[in-house]
Amino acid sequence: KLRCYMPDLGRLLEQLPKNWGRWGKDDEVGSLNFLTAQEVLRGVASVKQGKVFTLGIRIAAPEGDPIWPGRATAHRVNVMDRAHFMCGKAEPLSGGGEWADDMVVMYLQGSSQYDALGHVWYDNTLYNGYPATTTVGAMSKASVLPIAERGVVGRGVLIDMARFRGKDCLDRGETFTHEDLEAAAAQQGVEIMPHDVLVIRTGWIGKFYRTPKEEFYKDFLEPGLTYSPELVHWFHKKEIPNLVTDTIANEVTVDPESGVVLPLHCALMRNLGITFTEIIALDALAEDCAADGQWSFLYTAAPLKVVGGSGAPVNPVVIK
Ligand code: UVW
Repeated sequence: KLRCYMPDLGRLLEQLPKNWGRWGKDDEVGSLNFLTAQEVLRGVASVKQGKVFTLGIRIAAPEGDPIWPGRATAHRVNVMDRAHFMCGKAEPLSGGGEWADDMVVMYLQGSSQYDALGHVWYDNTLYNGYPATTTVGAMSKASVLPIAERGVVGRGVLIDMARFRGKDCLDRGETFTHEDLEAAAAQQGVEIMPHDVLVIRTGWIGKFYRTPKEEFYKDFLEPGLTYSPELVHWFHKKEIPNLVTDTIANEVTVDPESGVVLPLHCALMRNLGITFTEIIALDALAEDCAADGQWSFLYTAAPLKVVGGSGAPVNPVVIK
């Protein structure tokens, strides 16, 4: 009897659509296939003012970087600087030139990042039916590399859920649905069109920088999109290629109905092949969109080309 109350992803997602095989048995970029040359031109056509925004957060900031609990924040260290020359540890180049070198140790999911489509799975199977054993050691299928090689360019649309709810930031665990997205879009006077890169602001990453860390991570529970079969069908019908948010996991941490943790990772990423872009800085872009009323733009991004990576850092560029 207990078993039927256990959170179960398989049961939650059965009967729901999958895009496996839609772009061939060897496909590794999923719904990004919707971003054809025509979609690139549709994105270019939404450039009206020449304003540029970069959406990556700072890496290894003194105030810390937002990360999923359990991961370590990025750590940058100098391995060469003026001090090495002053104390004789390094010799100037012939002619007198000196230099600085440094390195960063970080989780590939520890900053603004693209998840590989193989980043999550259940039932031993990841996107396109690849066996989960292809993740062992390094990802040999659906890694971040094919996403990085192709790049992501199209029309982006920003939906500001925090502003729609009249807040700086959504509350811990606060949820919203595709219907809320449509209502917010209508209020903003913009349409979420098929093949749009869907960018959603909750205010959560901005809040990280204003909140003591113990408070931010206490009983960690992010706001975000919440699972429903109708929401999955909506994403499928809209053929959304890429979901971009200013949260760490792109969805409410725990589905309040079923108790399943991060069900949309599997419903959207594993099953529909929608790429997830997380920990994105959206406050400045949202302020500007609210001021000039232009909520759509050219969205461009390419994560780093990490061979076998389950994700990779990115600094998307938006042009309005
Ligand atoms: C997890 O891997 C838990 O989440 P994310 O996709 O946010 O990195």
